[in-house]
Parts: sequence; C-alpha cells; structure tokens
Amino acid sequence: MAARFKILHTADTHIGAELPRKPRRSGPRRGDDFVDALNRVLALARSENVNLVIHAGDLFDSHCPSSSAMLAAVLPIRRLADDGIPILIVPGNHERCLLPESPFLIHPNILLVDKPITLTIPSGDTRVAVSAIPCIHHGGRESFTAALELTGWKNHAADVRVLAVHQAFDTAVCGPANFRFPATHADVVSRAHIPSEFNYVAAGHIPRHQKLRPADRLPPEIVYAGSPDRITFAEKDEPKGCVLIELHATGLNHRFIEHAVRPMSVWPIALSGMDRAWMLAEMEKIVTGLAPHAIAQIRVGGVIDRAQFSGLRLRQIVESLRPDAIVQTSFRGIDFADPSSDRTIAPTSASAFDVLEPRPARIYSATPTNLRALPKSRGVYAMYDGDGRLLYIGKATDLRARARTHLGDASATNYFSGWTRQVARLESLLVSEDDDALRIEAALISRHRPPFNWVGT
Ligand SMILES: [Mn+2]
Repeated sequence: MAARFKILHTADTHIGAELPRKPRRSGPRRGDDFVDALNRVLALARSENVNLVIHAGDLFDSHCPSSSAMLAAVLPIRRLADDGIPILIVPGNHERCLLPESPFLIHPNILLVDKPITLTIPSGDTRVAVSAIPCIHHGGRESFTAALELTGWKNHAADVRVLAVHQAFDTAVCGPANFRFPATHADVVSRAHIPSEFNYVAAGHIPRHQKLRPADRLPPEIVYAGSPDRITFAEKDEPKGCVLIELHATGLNHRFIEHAVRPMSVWPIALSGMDRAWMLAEMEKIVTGLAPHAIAQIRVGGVIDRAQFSGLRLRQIVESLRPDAIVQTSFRGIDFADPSSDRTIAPTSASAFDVLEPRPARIYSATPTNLRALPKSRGVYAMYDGDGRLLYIGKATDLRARARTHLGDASATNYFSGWTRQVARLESLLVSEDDDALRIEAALISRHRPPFNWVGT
C-alpha cells in the first residue's frame, strides 16, 4: 500500500571536509566522497518522491564554508527544491548553530531553521507537524525543554508529530570505544524530555546510525540517520545511508536504507626488531591487498633505530602501488632508540613482559577461542598477532571480561573490531593494586610502543 506521506531523514554530511580551498598537496582526498554521499541521498529522495527531506544538521563541515563547498551542497539541494521537494535544514554545531547565508538557499522549498519552529503539512486528511530546533551547542540538558516550548508545537493540531534536532541524547553511542553519552553531562539532552505526543525524532550529530529506545517506552524513538559516509576511521565498520519514514494508515514506520561506501580498514605494523626492508615488504603486502578504492590507515609502532627509517618516501610508494586507494600512515606509535643508551631493540615475539624486573612469577596465556584461560582478576595484558608481534598493552580489573570486550561479538561495530581480528594470542599477569597495573602498563607501553596504543590518531 502506498504511503500517505514520506520523509527522508539525513544528517552530518559535513560538506567541505577535505575539500581544500587551495589544494596544497596532490593526492586523493575524501571531500568528493562526502559530496557524492549527499547526492546519493538526495537522489533517493527524488526516486522515492518524498514529501519532505529533513537534514538534521552539519550539512557543512564549517560555519564558513568555502565557495566550492557551498556550491557542492547548495546546487543539488536547490535542484531538489526546484523539482518540488521541500527540504528543512537544521543547523548543527559545525555550522555554529546557524546556517551560512547563500542566495542559492533562498527558495520557497528550502527552510533553514534559524529559530525553534513548527510547520504543519496537510496530507489528505492527515496533518503532519514538523517541529525543529537549531543546535544548542552548550547546555542542551538545561535549555532543551524551553527551546522545544518555543517551537509552539502545542498550538498546532496534528495527527503525526516529527521533531528535528541536532543534539546528543543520553545513551547515544559513538566513537572508537563505543563512548556512551551520559545523562549527567550539561550538553546531553535527556530522552525523557521528549513529550510522548511526538512520533519520531529526526536527530543529527552522532555519526553512527542508531535508534534510542524511549526512556519509559512512552516517548517516540529517537533516530540518528548517521553520516551518509564514513568521515573518520572511528566509523570504519559502520553501515551508512539514510532513513526513510513512511506514514501509513496503520501509523508511522521508518527504515534505514544503506548504501555502499568505500571500505575502510586499519592495519598495525609492529616494528620492534625489524629492519627497513621488512617494513617496506610489510607495507607493500598490506597496500596491494586492499580492496578497490579502499581507505586505509597503516598504524606503525615499535622501538626502532632511526637510521633504518630515514628518507622513506612512503606516500610515493603507496600512491604508485595503489592510485585508487587513500592510505594514511600514522607513526604516533614509533619511538626511536637512543644508540647511547642500553635500551635494546628486540622483537617482542617472546613476551612483552620479559622486560619487567622482577620477571613476573606467572604469565597467563590465551587465544581468542580460549579466553577462559585468563583469570577474572585485575592485571595487565598484551595482545599479539599470528607472527608474535605485539599489538596492544592494556590493564583491566577483570582480564577475561576485558578480553571478551576486545574480541567478542559485542565488538562487531566498535573501533577495536578491525585490528583485533588479527589477535592470535593474549598474555596477562596479575597485579593486586590498580596503581601497580597503571605503572606496569605505562612502563610496557613506553618500552614497546605497541601500534594500537595510539587510538584515535
Ligand atoms: Mn554535530
């Protein structure tokens, strides 16, 4: 049965990111991907012949977009508006809560939300009311209810109510380690502040598509459309797309419509004890094995001899091997050995704990399929790949639970899932005090520089 009313919900397109005003360096950049993602979402709005598009904020990456970013975003939006599909755009925090002015955005079918508003759209005998609030950058928890009141939603009789906002709500999840926005933070809006009269909250701000369950099951679901492309490596395993909301006689339903985006992956190289030829061979192996048009980050770590690695032209090597891919290399995990010190460069294939004085009395070894071999106690742990290279050092109050978090099913969408697939072996030692765990963890990280102890860089 045909829907009575359709809304396409998108957000966080970040047009202008990696679209340089003056390209200072050659090589591929991601900016055009983000423009392409916006265009694909708008093409879906057209093919679905929706009654309304809601962009829930951060259309632009900046409050002052370059002219190329402005044109890239505004022309397709304008064409959609010309074709009779209205679009409502909520300003996000990247736009400093106010959309930039452009003569191209002055159009009867383009509604830039510059203050809390409600509009009613008749659809047959159903009245759809859409309320919207510009992003409240700071203090959202305190001021949200007053801003919602200012939309005047109570003065608009409606059968279906939609609210468009660009805010973090409590329990929303994002980022490398599944950060969960706490209800106590001053910028986080409580789900309980959404009146139960609303049927759908079209939210922006969190790059990961997700639905938040109502606080007490009365208010509507809060839905983040998510960014339509992976902007950072923190999103590398996230599906991307937009949300199609349909009003049927039986009520409102919505579904996420995924579209393909470029594959993203993160690769560790632990260099301790290895030479230049080995590193180049390893790099080449990774780069030639990438999926077509992949976006990859090679994360190099370890303690190395500076002379071995001076004058490497890695970017040229990578670009000549794979001109279709975008490969970043992060050297944050590298430390150079001081030749005058007695600090030796050794492969860590034996045990990361070998360098400790005194040597630990007992080391617990486990594999990803045998995590029960780890005690449910406080300790420090090390993770290695199949070649015995150290990937990561951590501490935990419950070693087994932590290993499950890193390696278990729960990590399918989190940052760790990419490289933890390479974990072949874990080791741990027990400590009785948290202070000891902290001290030993810090000493081992500074000694070995494991490549994945530099997350989010
Ligand atoms: Mn935002």
